[in-house]
Amino acid sequence: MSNDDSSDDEDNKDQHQFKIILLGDGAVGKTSIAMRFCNDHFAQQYKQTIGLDFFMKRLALPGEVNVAMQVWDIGGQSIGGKMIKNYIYGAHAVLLCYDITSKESFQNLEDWYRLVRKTFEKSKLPYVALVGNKTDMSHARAVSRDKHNAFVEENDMYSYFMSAKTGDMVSSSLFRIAADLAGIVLTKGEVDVTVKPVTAAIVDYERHDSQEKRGAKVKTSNNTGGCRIS
Ligand SMILES: Nc1nc2c(ncn2[C@@H]2O[C@H](COP(=O)(O)OP(=O)(O)O)[C@@H](O)[C@H]2O)c(=O)[nH]1
Ligand SMILES: [Mg+2]
Repeated sequence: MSNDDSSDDEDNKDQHQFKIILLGDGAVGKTSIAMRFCNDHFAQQYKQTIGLDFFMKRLALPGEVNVAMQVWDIGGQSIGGKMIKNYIYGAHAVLLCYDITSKESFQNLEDWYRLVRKTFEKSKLPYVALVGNKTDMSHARAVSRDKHNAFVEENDMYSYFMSAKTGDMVSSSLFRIAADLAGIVLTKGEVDVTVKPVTAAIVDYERHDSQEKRGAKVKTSNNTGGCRIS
């Protein structure tokens, strides 16, 4: 038998690919979270995303498990939008995002969650997490931690708080989600080491409402370049 098996093929190094979708009202910070996680960048100006963007990030988990996280950002798609269920479908994780300074954004998650359940009514619900964003604004908090926790417990969800602005808890939360999805139990020390990105690329999803197809081809570059789905 030959030991000459040097097939360290770059293209096959991702052992897992996960689709993560960010849901929630406009302005809660979905795009900011995706950009912070995938690009380590925060855009100060508010810009309502149109169509659908998605971001890719590769993570190296303990035990040399490589994960590609595909983060879908629904942009300005409203809860009643025709395509929204198609976007949610097939997600491994759904992050229900609200702004801790906006009671309304939290209340509206009931509707977002209902839509998620409807999308998966014939299959198993994916990993669902409640995400309270804008923790840097806790002086203006409008949703108590108790309310947050009650929603989590009622629906048996995972729970996260973060600030896309400061970056606090963004990478570590997404790292934990990746590990949970891959079935890897992390020690506290391992979560703390998560701050550095491995590689990141932004993917702009062109708007084409009528002939939307899931699983469109993604051209990724090897480094941090932008790329576009065709
Ligand atoms: N203070 C603060 N502002 C944030 C945070 N995340 C997003 N924002 C701001 O909230 C607004 C909406 O963010 P955006 O990511 O576009 O929200 P989206 O509509 O859910 O994608 C923008 O002005 C962001 O700069 C955060 O963690 N803290
Ligand atoms: Mg957006």
